[in-house]
Amino acid sequence: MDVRLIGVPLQEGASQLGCEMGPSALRVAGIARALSSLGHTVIDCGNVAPRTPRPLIHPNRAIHHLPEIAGWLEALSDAAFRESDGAMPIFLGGDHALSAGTVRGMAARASALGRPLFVLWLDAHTDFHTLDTTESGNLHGTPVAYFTGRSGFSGYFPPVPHPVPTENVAMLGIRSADPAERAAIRQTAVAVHDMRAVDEHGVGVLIRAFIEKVKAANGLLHVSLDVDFLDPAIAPAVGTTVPGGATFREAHLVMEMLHDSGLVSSLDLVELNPFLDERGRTALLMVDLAASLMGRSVLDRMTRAG
Ligand code: B3U
Ligand code: MN
Ligand code: MN
Repeated sequence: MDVRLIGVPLQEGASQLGCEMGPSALRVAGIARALSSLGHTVIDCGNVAPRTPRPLIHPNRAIHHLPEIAGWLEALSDAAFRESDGAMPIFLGGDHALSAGTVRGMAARASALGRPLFVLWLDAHTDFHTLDTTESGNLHGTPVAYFTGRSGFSGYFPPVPHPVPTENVAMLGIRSADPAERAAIRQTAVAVHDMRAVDEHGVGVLIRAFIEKVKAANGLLHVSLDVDFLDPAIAPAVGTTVPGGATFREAHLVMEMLHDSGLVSSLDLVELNPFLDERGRTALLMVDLAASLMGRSVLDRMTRAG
């Protein structure tokens, strides 16, 4: 497979600085080598540059860095559309606000191919705030509301010509949602699999059902992996740790099942904050998970271990 690595040194959507270093840490952790050793052709396209911000003032005074984020989204959307032409883009974040742009671009790609787009959101959070409901003002809490076409973004973020239908979105790992997000998401068809559901049913059952749905619709599948999907004990390098996340084996199983499905068209690796890492262990884990998604099997691991 042709794989395109696209760095997104965006950090203005998060509360803490540091995600800007995420693309570098993923590169240092060996993402290109890990994927090319699986037989893929890997091209590192370098980092995306944001558009020059234009002044934007929103009545919600809590919002941070609205002009800067808006400047990133069109550039990211264009990059996603361009690099998904016969290839698989992997976005090296960068905070989760970047997914507003990458999913918008993938929705344009899916539309050009005449296929529906599905999104798997692996996260502790639902990221379902609008510009009006966010209390923290951190825009990494808004991408799902944006790309599913919730109102309240127009005039600020780029228009959404191909909103992702909420019935095409599944979330896994959720264990933190603000009241406004909870109320809004209940009105939608988003499949919210919280950690309670993971404990009760296991990730395998939940992911299999979603994969079957994507397969039946001949869809493209965009996967968005937030570091805080993982338990902070194994992935400390994130500004918004929430206890009780996915384990090492749960996360790898999700990736392995996604690989077997053959449906994944694009991937975001987001929220890695290398300033908070412990000798690169979170960056290495994210690279390992990407390798599982791209076909590394247990047998490969055993062979490598000698
Ligand atoms: N829902 C909260 C917390 C949050 C969302 N995404 C992250 N944290 N990473 C908010 O700020 O919107
Ligand atoms: Mn997130
Ligand atoms: Mn999160």
